[in-house]
Amino acid sequence: MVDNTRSDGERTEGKRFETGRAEQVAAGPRGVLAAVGIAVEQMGPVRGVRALSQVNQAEGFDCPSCAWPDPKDRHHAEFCENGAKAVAWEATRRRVDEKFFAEHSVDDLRRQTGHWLESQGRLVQPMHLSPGDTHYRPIGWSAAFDLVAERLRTLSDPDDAVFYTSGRTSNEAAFLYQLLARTLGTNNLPDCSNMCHESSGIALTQTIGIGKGTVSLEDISDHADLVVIVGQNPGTNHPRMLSALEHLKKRGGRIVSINPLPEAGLMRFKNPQRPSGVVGRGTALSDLHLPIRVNGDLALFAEVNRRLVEQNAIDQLFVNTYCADFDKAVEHWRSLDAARIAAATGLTDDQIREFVGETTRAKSIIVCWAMGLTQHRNAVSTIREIINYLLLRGNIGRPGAGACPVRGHSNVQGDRTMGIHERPTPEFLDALESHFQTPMPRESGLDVVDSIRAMRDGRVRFFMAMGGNFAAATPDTQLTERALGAVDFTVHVSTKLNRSHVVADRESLILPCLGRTERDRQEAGEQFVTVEDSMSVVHASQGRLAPVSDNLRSEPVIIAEIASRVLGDHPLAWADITEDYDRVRDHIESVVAGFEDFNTRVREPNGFVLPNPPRDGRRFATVSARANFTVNEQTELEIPEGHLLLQTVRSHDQFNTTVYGMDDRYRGVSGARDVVFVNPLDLEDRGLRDGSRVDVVSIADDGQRWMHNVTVLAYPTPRGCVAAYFPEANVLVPLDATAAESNTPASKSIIIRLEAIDTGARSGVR
Ligand SMILES: Nc1nc2c(c(=O)[nH]1)N[C@H]1C(S)=C(S)[C@@H](COP(=O)(O)OP(=O)(O)OC[C@H]3O[C@@H](n4cnc5c(=O)[nH]c(N)nc54)[C@H](O)[C@@H]3O)O[C@H]1N2
Ligand SMILES: Nc1nc2c(c(=O)[nH]1)N[C@H]1C(S)=C(S)[C@@H](COP(=O)(O)OP(=O)(O)OC[C@H]3O[C@@H](n4cnc5c(=O)[nH]c(N)nc54)[C@H](O)[C@@H]3O)O[C@H]1N2
Ligand SMILES: [Mo]
Repeated sequence: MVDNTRSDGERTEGKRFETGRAEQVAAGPRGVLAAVGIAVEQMGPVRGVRALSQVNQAEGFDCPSCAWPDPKDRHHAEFCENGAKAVAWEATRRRVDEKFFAEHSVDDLRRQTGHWLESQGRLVQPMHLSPGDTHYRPIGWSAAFDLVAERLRTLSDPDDAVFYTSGRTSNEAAFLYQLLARTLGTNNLPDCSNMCHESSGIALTQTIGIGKGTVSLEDISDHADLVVIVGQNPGTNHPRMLSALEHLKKRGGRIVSINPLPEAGLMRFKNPQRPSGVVGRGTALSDLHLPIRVNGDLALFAEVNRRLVEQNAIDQLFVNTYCADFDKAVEHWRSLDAARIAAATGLTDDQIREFVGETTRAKSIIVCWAMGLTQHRNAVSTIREIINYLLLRGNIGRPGAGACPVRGHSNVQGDRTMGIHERPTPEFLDALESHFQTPMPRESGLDVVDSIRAMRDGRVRFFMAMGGNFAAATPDTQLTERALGAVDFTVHVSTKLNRSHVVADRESLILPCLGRTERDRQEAGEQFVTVEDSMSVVHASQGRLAPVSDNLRSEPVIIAEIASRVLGDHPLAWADITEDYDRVRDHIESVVAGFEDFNTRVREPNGFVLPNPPRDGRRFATVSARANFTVNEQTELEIPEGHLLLQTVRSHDQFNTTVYGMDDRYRGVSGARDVVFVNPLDLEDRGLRDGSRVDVVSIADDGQRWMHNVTVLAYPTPRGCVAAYFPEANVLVPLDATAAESNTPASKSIIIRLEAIDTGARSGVR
């Protein structure tokens, strides 16, 4: 039995918190106030205004928050409340220096919450934890690089090393990083994508021959008739998407939202960038909201597809000309069981009929999705079924139509394009080999979950993280922390202190780096880096704020310094490659398809768009050279009597494991994160009330996992489905509960039960 007694939860013991009425409107003046407030608090008025005025401007930096694209005609303030928080969090004046580390032992730091650790400010000097020591101690840069090089040189097998990447890393850093790992001889390059859109990449590659979306921003704002938003909470996680949706609505387009929760950003939007958004009721968004049961989407889309075929509402010419395996799919749809569909979706026949009606009335349809689809055991099947839905009516490769997996981290897509992937394609490795005249490892490396397994089994001796917070972002917190702690040597390139830095039991190094917002000056002058957004637009990002300390290094420099110590001049001149990042881009141009004239084209104000064969010409690089219909068997989870299905979500006050504060304004929660949202009837069944305290217990083949002392909140979520916050709820996610084919942690289908501690309502609640 696994008893996860410590959760990284932000305990609210003894504190009052309240849940007010959930907001019905996203953004608006309260959003603007919140944004400016946090900027001034963290940076002061001058630096704050300077920082916010440069977000997502052609001459400024790419917002470090989400990967939503920038419109060509940018507003002066092209940022959102949550983008502003991300900027303020990075550009803060608070610092964590050697004095801080002298005052706090690693044991002390381990007892703090993730929120407290990050709130202490920016890391400003390299810190070293020696084996057996109680404190991190300062170390010079050169000694730190020598140490990393030494640890790499003495590995008996390059596959004993794991190189993790989070999605904020620039293209330039990512390219150098994968080259370092592969030249050493390993493909152990897990990244946050493994926990994020891996399921999308796999499903899209199988069906349409490219692991990316097929639409542009203008397709949504200017061309689509219908946008279906499924398993995504744009109001919180991609707020600038709401402006595009507002455009769509203004010209008569329609929106269907499919989500167990009635998220504020799916309902109404007040555009804070226009006066009418500050007063007035805002724009109504969803025309149809389907409150689907968690993990009911495969059943829903299969049933809709069945009905489209039955009504002969399909684009037969497109299907005949461009697709394969249509007949097999039709045969499967004919075999669907109506009772199973109803049970899985929790939707009525009328609701499904309305969705079919929206579909047949729309000439051009875009489906947008995010983590609500990708983090289930059957995620890959679900996304393939959505591609079936698009193919049936020819909704790929024409204006206003297509697939839109909305990416998370601001450069997660670019990192993949640069080769951050534990299973690189043979073509990519061939290109590296031929350009660098160096053999590249061909065996698949470890993804995130397999890295944790390898750490647990003592097979990892060296772990490096290019950003991110591996310990908190991954499943099975207690097991993962122990596994990461037992690695001989860990090195974290980071901007802020986090949980991953303080779980080490052996030797660890923290290397503080420049953030997106900061000026990066090298030999050849001020540098910019490049990123790729959700819609395959590659553009420049240049920070202009004074760095919080002169002692920071950029990510590309840190990688090159380490590489030059281990590899010398092999396979490139590491010692001077970062004097001018144009040199890195020249190598990228030679290796990665679509980057011709990289250094010229990326200097255009809006960058350039990478080629996308399905979008550009209905060309599909699949084995059949066609877009593939697929047969996706229904695979509902069996939920034992008395149990519930838990999904984990982000609040409006966090960026992944970075918790800015304890409020979730749009869901009406303030001052607490140790809560679980439950349908009132499910509470009644259990003799619980809004405000009761419970233990949440997840069940799996290898035993139970616990999240202790959590407050239940009555909430409009479908019966049998509950929600809690990520990352705290990761204590409940079994390491082996992953999606078929993508190995993504199924952190949105966790089977749990609630065990009452105190059935009374807590004082101070509502
Ligand atoms: N401010 C802010 N911005 C962010 C982030 C952040 O933490 N904060 N994170 C970034 C990252 S890395 C990512 S990947 C994205 C994440 O963006 P989202 O995917 O929007 O993030 P989640 O909070 O995980 O929300 C998942 C949504 O799916 C719904 N959902 C859950 N299960 C199901 C299901 O079975 N079916 C359906 N139809 N819906 C379901 C949930 O109710 C919720 O609305 O956002 C990025 N942007
Ligand atoms: N239960 C559950 N688990 C999940 C999810 C979920 O929905 N539910 N979502 C998953 C998803 S979609 C993702 S993407 C992962 C996220 O996993 P990660 O990407 O690993 O985590 P983040 O919280 O984004 O990382 C935050 C840390 O990044 C560092 N950082 C910030 N900016 C920079 C920078 O510019 N450079 C460097 N070097 N470091 C920087 C800071 O030190 C900060 O503490 O979590 C996954 N885990
Ligand atoms: Mo993500």
